[in-house]
Amino acid sequence: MTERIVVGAALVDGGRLLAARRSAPAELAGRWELPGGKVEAGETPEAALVRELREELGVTAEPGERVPGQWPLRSPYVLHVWTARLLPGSAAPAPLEDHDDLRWLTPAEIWDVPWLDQDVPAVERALDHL
Ligand code: 9L3
Ligand code: MG
Repeated sequence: MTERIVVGAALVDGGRLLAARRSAPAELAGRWELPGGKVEAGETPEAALVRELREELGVTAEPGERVPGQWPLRSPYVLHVWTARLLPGSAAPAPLEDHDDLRWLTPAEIWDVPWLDQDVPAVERALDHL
């Protein structure tokens, strides 16, 4: 089966990384992730990232660079990560859809939250971009 890309955002502000705690589905609830979601048909990954951040967090963000690597999710999905930053005038992130808590983590705090297993290697790489 063809791989389907899920985009995750390493949203960075002032040297801190945004972590989002999932509220759904039940098997993922309480674990933390890089916010994002599935790339839709006809959509670029960067456009999907901007859309997902608007839908999930209510922010206006712009994608930066791809974080090297790709990480397997439940088949056929695979996680790709881009850095992102808030545009001037963006609202502050709020947990609007699939999350119930958000934290801006400094590098020293990055492992204070229980990340989804699949996100751990992606977060390790994202640290290089803080
Ligand atoms: N997923 C894992 N890590 C992430 C993201 C954004 C997504 N950083 C997994 C959770 C779901 C699937 O990918 O099983 C689709 O994500 P979503 O559309 O439910 O956010
Ligand atoms: Mg999502």
